[in-house]
Amino acid sequence: MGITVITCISRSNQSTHIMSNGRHLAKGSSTPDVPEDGILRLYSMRFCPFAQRVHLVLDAKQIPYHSTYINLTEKPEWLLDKNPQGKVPALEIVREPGPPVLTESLLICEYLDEQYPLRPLYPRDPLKKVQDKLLIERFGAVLGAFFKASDGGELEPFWSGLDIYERELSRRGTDFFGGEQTGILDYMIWPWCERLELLKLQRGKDYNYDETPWLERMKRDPAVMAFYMEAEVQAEFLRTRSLGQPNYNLLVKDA
Ligand SMILES: N[C@@H](CCC(=O)N[C@@H](CS)C(=O)NCC(=O)O)C(=O)O
Repeated sequence: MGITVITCISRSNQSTHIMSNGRHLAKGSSTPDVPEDGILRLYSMRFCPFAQRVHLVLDAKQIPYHSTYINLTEKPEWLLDKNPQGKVPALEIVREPGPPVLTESLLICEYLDEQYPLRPLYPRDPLKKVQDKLLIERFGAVLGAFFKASDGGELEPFWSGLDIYERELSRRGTDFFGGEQTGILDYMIWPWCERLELLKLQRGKDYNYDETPWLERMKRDPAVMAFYMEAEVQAEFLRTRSLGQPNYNLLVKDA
């Protein structure tokens, strides 16, 4: 299998991301060969915020990985062999016998942080670690509020969800939730914070969120930059999806 390192969907060359061509594989595609190089393989979808969490962690820790993008509307038949739930993200641990496939963004990220101890993202201190995990879990309601807001619903529940995290950051008195550097909580909530720009585009003058310096700091983080997507592109994907024909390959050069 020919492998090329591509940078066409990335704003920085910080990523350790290896892709065949970035095209989303669909029904009828043949099962990808297990990479011979033993490097991790992430099954992903370019517009999925849960998959984005895993890209952020892999890039922040500079762990090499292959990406295989999946068309989730016309799923390849072989996807169920990799993840019986038919979802992304799913991480194939290529060098292990099997090879095993891990699912659920939070579990995958925790595995990566333990397995690759350089540039730790979770706090070492057990109390702080549990506190971060609680805040990540609590974000489940906030991301639910985002999806409703992005679907034309009320904005207020999303803003008040974000307030909890703003207060927490000022309580910590640091640039990032991880301290002077980004940590796990920064990355686990980022995909929905990146989409504030999308809400701004969608809602025009109804958008009344006071943006915080943390957002600007995050936009300069190399892992964030490596997977950042402009709001206009996200909006275009949603437009094609609302027409019943999602264009997963919007960012593929020859799409
Ligand atoms: N709880 C999962 C959610 C993953 C998820 O919902 N992924 C969506 C794409 S953003 C998916 O694969 N949807 C396909 C489907 O549900 O059939 C996680 O955190 O990984």
